[in-house]
Amino acid sequence: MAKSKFDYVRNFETDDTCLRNCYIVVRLDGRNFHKFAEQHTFIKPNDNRALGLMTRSARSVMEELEDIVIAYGQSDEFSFVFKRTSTWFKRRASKLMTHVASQFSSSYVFYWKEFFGEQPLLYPPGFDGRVVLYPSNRNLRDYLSWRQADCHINNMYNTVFWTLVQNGGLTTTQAEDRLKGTLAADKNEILFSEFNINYNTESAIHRKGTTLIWEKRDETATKRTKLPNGEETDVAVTRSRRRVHAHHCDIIGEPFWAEHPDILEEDN
Ligand code: DGT
Ligand code: MG
Ligand code: MG
Ligand code: MG
Ligand code: MG
Repeated sequence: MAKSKFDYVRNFETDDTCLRNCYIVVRLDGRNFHKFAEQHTFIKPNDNRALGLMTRSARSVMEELEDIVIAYGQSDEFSFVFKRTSTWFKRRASKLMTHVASQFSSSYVFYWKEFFGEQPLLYPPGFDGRVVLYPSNRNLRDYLSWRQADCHINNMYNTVFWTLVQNGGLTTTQAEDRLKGTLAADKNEILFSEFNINYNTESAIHRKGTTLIWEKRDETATKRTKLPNGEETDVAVTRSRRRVHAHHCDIIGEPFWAEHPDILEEDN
């Protein structure tokens, strides 16, 4: 293309290349979801339709974009981790972040009906995004642990709070007062002794959040095949397929990482 006298404006663009060897984390968070949840009558404290839609949208991000090795989500947020050697979009932070945010947002709207049926989407939701770089496996694992610990703390609080309100007949102000200064053990005790609820057997998706990873698994499908005599028959065909799978387990301890050694690349 011929150069025009306007060409120099390109030099005003700043360089936002992500440092090499670092994991690139893009975290999205729903904009003003306090209001969005109210207006769309999300169930308190956890709405499985909303969580399902978040996970469906995150899956679309992983399937449509390149080099995401793991994603972790809870509440109205999702974190996406690009492999440390990724060269996608020349590691430009703004390109990576905006692709994640727009793919996620459009998927959230696109798949809304699959989770909320005839309940209308009242206005277009938005998500903010940020990019954070982690230079070591320890740092990256600590980042993901931080998000899962946040999920645990919030979910435990919300579970007790809404149990006190919904089953204990307290007002929201009374429930707030009751929980002021309580530790995890106190909250467990309230749930157990007053409501006969064992927090540890509550749904794992709410306690642990959702972790998405690529996994190769054998899948068997039946295929219609013609026999030499001309007759048709069904034959089972097993193929190993790489797909995004969801886990609702602890990702803070070693077992998850020992079971999935391919997620992280070696530190060097
Ligand atoms: P922001 O992120 O600063 O724009 O503001 P918010 O309002 O999105 O605040 P944030 O992200 O700290 O908190 C997430 C909100 O989303 C929180 O008010 C509770 C709501 N939310 C998320 N998941 C659920 C759910 O499953 N059920 C209900 N009822 N609310 C939910
Ligand atoms: Mg916020
Ligand atoms: Mg939010
Ligand atoms: Mg949030
Ligand atoms: Mg273009």
